[in-house]
Amino acid sequence: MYKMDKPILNVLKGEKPKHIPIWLMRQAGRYLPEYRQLRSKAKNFLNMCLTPEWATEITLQPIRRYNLDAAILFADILLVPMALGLHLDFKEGEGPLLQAIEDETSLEILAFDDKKLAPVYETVSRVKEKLDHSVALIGFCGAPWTVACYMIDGNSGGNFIKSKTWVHQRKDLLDKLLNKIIDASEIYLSKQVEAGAEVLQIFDSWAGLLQGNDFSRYVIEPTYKLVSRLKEKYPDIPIIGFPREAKELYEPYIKQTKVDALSIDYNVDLDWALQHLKTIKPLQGNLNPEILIKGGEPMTKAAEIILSKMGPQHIFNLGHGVTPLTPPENVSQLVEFVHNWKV
Ligand code: 1CP
Repeated sequence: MYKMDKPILNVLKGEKPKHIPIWLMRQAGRYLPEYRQLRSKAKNFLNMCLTPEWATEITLQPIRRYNLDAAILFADILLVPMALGLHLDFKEGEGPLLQAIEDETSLEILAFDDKKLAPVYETVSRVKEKLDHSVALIGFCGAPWTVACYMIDGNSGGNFIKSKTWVHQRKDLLDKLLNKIIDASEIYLSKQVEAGAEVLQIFDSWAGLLQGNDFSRYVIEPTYKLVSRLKEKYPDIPIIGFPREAKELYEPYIKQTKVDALSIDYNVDLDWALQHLKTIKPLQGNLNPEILIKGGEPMTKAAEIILSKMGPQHIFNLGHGVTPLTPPENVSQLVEFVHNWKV
């Protein structure tokens, strides 16, 4: 039988890859001139996500330019709240604007309408058809806690004050909301797998807002629920967790959520990670996106530290997304450097 040769899948299965796989969070986006061109034609970001022809093209743009080992579906974590019934708008220059839940009644009436996300699944299958056999396709969603933050506070510029209040004073509402998000995300990710996604990543960008028991209850438990349900249906689909800024709580997260690999942000100390995380599961990350803006020797030196410490069971990536100021040629340099690293 034809054997798939995808280095990222090798790492996730515990096999030795032929080279260290690399992909970058936000590898499609504003730093690419071809993205900006399509973005101005499409006018609206949401339109772009929900028009399979455009979303497919944008997913493939970085794949055409670079020898990346994975494509990540072009979509957004806020599409799930939209399909649950909240109004979502992307205003030019302001980023996303999500309608916030006002009270218990507006929470009760939220109902997941999967049909609204049909164009996303269509994008997944179109991309899958066009990908070379060595490139893996990554599907994704936001983690229940992070999605809840946006649904409770709208887009608050990272403060999420009301969400933190719910953690202490409205546990009843927060539990109801998280359960709705878990149910919706299970369907959303399952449909992505059915359409051809081979790896899933769960983005918990605001995991770092919680500590101690709150972290266990609202980050670990809901993620565990989601991952367990997916594993039951798709035991062979690897899942990468990214609880950004979780600091020392990365350790209980990796032990308790059942994710197959952990994406670490750029503040995680690599020696600590080697001792506490790497012994449990493969890691992904954690180059600082600022160094990708600089490029040249500072970038390759920083990449070398990660590569030499992490060994062959590693997925090279940034500690967060590519920023719009990144010169595209630096990405080529990084990809070549990582691929030339001797495993
Ligand atoms: O052109 C533009 O201005 C749009 C910028 C942009 C892009 C390229 C947004 C708005 N979303 C995306 C795509 C996107 N978002 C992807 C596509 C795949 C890829 O990585 O190339 C992914 C995986 C996401 C995930 C996402 N969206 C996260 C989690 C990761 C992270 O960045 O922490 C979050 C928090 C969002 C919400 C969101 N969407 C866009 C913005 C600017 C934001 C952040 C809003 C905020 O908190 O202020």
